[in-house]
Amino acid sequence: MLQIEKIVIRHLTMPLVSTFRISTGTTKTRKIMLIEIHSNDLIGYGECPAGEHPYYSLETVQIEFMIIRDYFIKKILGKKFETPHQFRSFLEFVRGHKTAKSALEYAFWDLYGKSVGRPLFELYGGTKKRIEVGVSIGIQTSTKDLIEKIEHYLNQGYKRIKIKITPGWDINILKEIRETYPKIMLMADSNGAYTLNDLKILMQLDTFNLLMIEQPLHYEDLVDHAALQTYLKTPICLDESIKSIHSAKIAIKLKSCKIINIKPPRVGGIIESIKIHDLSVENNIGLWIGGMLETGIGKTHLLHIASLPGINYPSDISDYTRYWKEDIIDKPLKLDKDSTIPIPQDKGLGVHPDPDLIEKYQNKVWTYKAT
Ligand code: OSB
Ligand code: MG
Repeated sequence: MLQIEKIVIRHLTMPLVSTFRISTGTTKTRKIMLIEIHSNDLIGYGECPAGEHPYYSLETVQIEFMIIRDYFIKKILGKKFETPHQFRSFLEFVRGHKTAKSALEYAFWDLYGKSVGRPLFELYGGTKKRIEVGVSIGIQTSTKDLIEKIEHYLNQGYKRIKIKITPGWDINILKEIRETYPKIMLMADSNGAYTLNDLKILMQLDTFNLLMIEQPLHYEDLVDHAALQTYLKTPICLDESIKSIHSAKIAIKLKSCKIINIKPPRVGGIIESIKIHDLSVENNIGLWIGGMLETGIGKTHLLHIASLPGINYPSDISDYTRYWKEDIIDKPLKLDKDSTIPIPQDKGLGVHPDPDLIEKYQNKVWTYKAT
């Protein structure tokens, strides 16, 4: 039984090594919220990677902080939970706010894993010890810059390159990339920048031998994606449109996609991710784990869930140097030459925040204790 004795919330400000631009907005500096749950002299660590602005998702880091502070903390403190499932069900009195719930669930899983002495991927039913990964490259100021970045990441060992596209930064650059690299594993993510009126462009995207096209249409749409898929041989992958097991069911029924990008913070945590995974496997839907520019805490949580057997495409979990000059954990993620990253084998999450670096990047900390 784990009784929640203390919760610590930390706000960090961390500059990215390079500006990340996607069709919906630009990020230079991340505001990260870390969560600690304390029980029986153990600490579980979670991360809320919600954005600084409501551009990719309506759940911003500030909003998720308010939800945790004003609704979850009071209810959780002092309570006893036997399992992560019991803990997670308890959070369902709040609707939405998946990123907040996911951050708390992450921390509880780490705590639970430590208490039973097992690594998280084992508890999730994971079957892999190393995760195949790729890199996501934002919209650049010139084609030359983009090609240089691709070259740089290929040299580091990434075998799958994802580029961000938007009207005006799509066909031309893909042409150029394919002329330079005819064979690389390449995919494009528009973050919902097109509509069916752009069918001409979307059908041209189909000529570049892309691994998949991620979220070509509106972030809430499932019907138009199904129509679009009938015109394309390239698989459509949904990101934003899959918000939970419920939208996954609809997407599969409507044939809106052939691949799903599962982001635990977008769907409400690990347990919801496993449900989507299981349903997708049953229905022959391809799977991978997406990222949201997390620190090592959030990224390592992603590594564990990426171990599930149905994850059959490279995930957006990159070497820490893709995001940060220095990461805030004791064992920053390192890419191996075969485009994989090993999962830590220690109990729980298997990595720990570095107290000096937390101190360095932290703006504010809140401590809540059970009375
Ligand atoms: O659409 O997958 C996306 C980052 C922030 C918000 C949305 C997305 C992304 C990425 C980066 O593509 C993936 C990563 O963390 O490496
Ligand atoms: Mg995406």
